[in-house]
Amino acid sequence: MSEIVPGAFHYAGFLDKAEQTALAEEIAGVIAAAPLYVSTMPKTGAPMSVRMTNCGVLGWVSDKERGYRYEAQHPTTGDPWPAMPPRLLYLWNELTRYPKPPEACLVNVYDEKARMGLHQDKDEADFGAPILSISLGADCRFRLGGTRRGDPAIAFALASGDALVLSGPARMRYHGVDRILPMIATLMPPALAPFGARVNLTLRRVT
Ligand code: MD3
Ligand code: FE
Repeated sequence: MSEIVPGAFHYAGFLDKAEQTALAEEIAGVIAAAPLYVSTMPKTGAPMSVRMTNCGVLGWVSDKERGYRYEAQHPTTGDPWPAMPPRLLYLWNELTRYPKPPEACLVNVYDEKARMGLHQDKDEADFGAPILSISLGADCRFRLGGTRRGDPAIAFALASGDALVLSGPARMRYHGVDRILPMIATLMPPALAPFGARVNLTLRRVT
């Protein structure tokens, strides 16, 4: 584990290959029940390059008319989100030690061209709760800034099986995904290979 900045804990290679594959199979099941969708930017309606879905009680969605928010139903099927796999609840407990369970797990799927611009996570009611991110598949170049947009940022790679916990003073830092790196050593877990090159799971408290 390395504490990149106060409150940001990087667990490189936290999940071994067998655990990555088992988790990927469960996420393939989530995607089968709750198809990937494209969120659009508030006001402009510009599509995001990352495709998404969720599991858990609440899911993150965005569209032109109503903007960023959490919803209990899938935006196109209208179904409730699939349950969070117990493995994710276990990882949350083990890595965050937070007394309440995560309410949302956002599944972000990146193809080779997808990116995520620098932003803060502020659609949640309780900024005191940590965030847990788990990466599968291709490496990415991840950017972690300060609490103001113009603050200097550091960049580092997130690889398959890595976990990142954002808590305390790191919770409100700007962050983004600069680019997906070509896959060399790491293979996409077979269960997720049909969807994209990189999958990130972001577990959060919402209410
Ligand atoms: C640092 N996802 O969905 S996860 C997002 O890789 C999001 O898909 C990225 O940012 C991804 O909102 C990054 C790692 C992460 C998540 C939340 C953070 C890093 C963070 C909150 C504060 C600081
Ligand atoms: Fe974010």
